[in-house]
Amino acid sequence: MRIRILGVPLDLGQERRGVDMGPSAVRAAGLNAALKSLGHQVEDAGNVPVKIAEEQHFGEKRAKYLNEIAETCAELAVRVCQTLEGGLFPLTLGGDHSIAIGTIAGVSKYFRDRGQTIGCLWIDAHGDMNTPETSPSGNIHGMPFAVCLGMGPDSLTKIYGFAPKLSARHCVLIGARDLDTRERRQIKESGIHVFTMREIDEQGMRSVIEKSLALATQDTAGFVVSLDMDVVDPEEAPGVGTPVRGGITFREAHLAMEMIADSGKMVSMEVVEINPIIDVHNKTAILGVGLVTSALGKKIL
Ligand SMILES: [Mn+2]
Repeated sequence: MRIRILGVPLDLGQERRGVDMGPSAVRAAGLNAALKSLGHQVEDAGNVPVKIAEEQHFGEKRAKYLNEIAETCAELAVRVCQTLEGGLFPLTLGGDHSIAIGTIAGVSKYFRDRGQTIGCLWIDAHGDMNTPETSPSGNIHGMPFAVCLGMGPDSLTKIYGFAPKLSARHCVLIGARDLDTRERRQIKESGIHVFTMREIDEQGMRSVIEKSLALATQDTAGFVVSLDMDVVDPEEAPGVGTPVRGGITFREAHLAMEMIADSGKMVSMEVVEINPIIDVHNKTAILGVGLVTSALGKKIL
C-alpha cells in the first residue's frame, strides 16, 4: 500500500495545550520506519498550517476558534481528497479531534464524487456529539462526530458545500464511557450505533468489532477509522487531553486494529489527541504507532 502521512498540529479545539505536538511525538516514535517495515511505501507530506492560539481570540464562546478550525479543516479536506485521488492511503495525525472534520470531509468528498458512501468507526472515550447549543465548554473537539453527521455550524458541516459527510446508519461509536448530559440525547437521536464500555465488557471486543464492521461496510465503499487515543485506558495511554478511567486494554485496542486490517475495507485512518506534555516517555505516541501498524497489516505471527 502507498501511504501518505499528513500532520495536523491543531490544538484550538480544546483547552489543554500540547496536542499540537502530537504529530511530532508520533513521528519520533518511529511511525515512518514501522510502516515501511510492513512493506508499505510511505510519504510524509508534513503538516497542514494551523493558527497559533496566542495570536487569536477564541471568538464565540459556544464554538471557540471556529474560524481558525474551519480554515484548517477545509485545507486538510482538500489534501486528504487529493491523497485518495493520487491512489494513496491518507493517514492523518492530530492534533485534537476537531481534525476529523477535515479528514472525513475529504474522504467523503472523494467517494461522493464516485457515487459511493462510506462508513465510520469512531473509537473514543467520548461521544464528540455536542453542538454549540449543547456543549458545556464550547470546545470544538467535543463536536466533530456531530459535524460529520451534519449538525453544527455551516462553516464546519458544509466543507465542499454538502452535508452530511456520513450517514448515521453506517457509523459506530466504540468505547464511550464519558458523555455529557445533553450530548446523550443527541447520540440517541442521531441514529448511530454505539458500543459503550459496558457492551465491550459484556460482549467482548471481538464481537463488538465484528458487529461494527458489518454495520460500517454494508452498502459502503469502506470505512474511515477515527481513533481517539483516550479510548485506551490511561494506564496505557496517559498522554491524552482528556483521560477517563475504565478504558480498553492494550490488547483489546490491538485486536480491534487487527480485525480492521483483516476486513480490508479501511479507506483512511487518523490518530488524535496525543499530548506529549502530559505523557510518560512518549508512551502514548509509541502505542499509537503500534495501533496504526496493527491496523495496516502487522501480524503477531
Ligand atoms: Mn474524541
